[in-house]
Amino acid sequence: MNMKLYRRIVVAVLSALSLAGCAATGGKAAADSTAVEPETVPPPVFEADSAYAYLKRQVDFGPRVPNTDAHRLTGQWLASELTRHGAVVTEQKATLTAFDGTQLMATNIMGRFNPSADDRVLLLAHWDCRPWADEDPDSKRHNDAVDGANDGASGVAVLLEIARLIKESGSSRGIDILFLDAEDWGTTNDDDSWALGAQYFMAHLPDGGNYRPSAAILLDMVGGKNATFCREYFSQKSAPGIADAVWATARAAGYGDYFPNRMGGAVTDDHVKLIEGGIPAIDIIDYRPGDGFNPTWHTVSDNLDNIDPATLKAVGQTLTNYLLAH
Ligand code: AHN
Ligand code: ZN
Repeated sequence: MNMKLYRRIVVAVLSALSLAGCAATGGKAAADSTAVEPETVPPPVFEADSAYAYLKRQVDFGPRVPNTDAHRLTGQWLASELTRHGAVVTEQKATLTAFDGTQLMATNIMGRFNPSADDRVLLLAHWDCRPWADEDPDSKRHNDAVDGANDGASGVAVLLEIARLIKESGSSRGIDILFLDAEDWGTTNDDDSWALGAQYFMAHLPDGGNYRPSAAILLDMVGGKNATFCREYFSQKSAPGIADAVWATARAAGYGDYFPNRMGGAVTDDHVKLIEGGIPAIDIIDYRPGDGFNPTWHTVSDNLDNIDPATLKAVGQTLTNYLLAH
């Protein structure tokens, strides 16, 4: 349901309730408060503190760089969290070759809610960290791994909180949450060196290759301070209707400042691999026209100090309303 309709129903319910109240004071039985449509359940509250805890937990493992213990242990934890929230979890394990020849032991982790529902929405984020802070202003830090508090952990954290809400709400929607690996071991000027996990996923789709969600929504860098989520070029070409609906939902929920309804830029990211394989997909990413990504992008400052829970809330509540208002 769109937010306008949702709002209209809320207004209808409120006036029905106040009429019932007047009737009651007038000595009549409070007419049919039971006639309130069952379709008026407000969307669940997306808890920013809970999302922040999911984010911090990932950062506390250390940089989730492929082939490290922090990465391996985080992958196990992510699968167990999805399971705990009621998803049917599958893992794709693959050894992927990076542009520099490194063999990456990668795992894509998917949790499926209501797996027998035909219509499916795919929510995704990458969970790996970049091994190099090569955008850091201090060139001595370029070989340090990033904490990936924003670039990696934020999207995963929002989706784990949504997983919790799917379970809590008892939603019957077909929703899949996918944590992609090996997004961030890429190099400039080689688009295919990024999103290796997404490329593997598209070459090995679930359901024997027949998996076709009706919409896919990628979250990337959704926890920064002063974040700006403009409309993204490839998303706009692939799925303008989905983008319209998500941006309208954000506006209706009061998050229009985070989601200005104008074009940002063209971003090479996991969603492009989905689009190339025929899945309509959009990217919600902090990309500021003229300035580029969040200033902590691929720097050692991509840490907990530069996370704003209010940004997690804006994105998470928008997505929650889009998916779970009914
Ligand atoms: C490029 O820099 C070509 N793509 C960036 C996609 C990305 C990296 N998202 C997060 N980290
Ligand atoms: Zn990155």
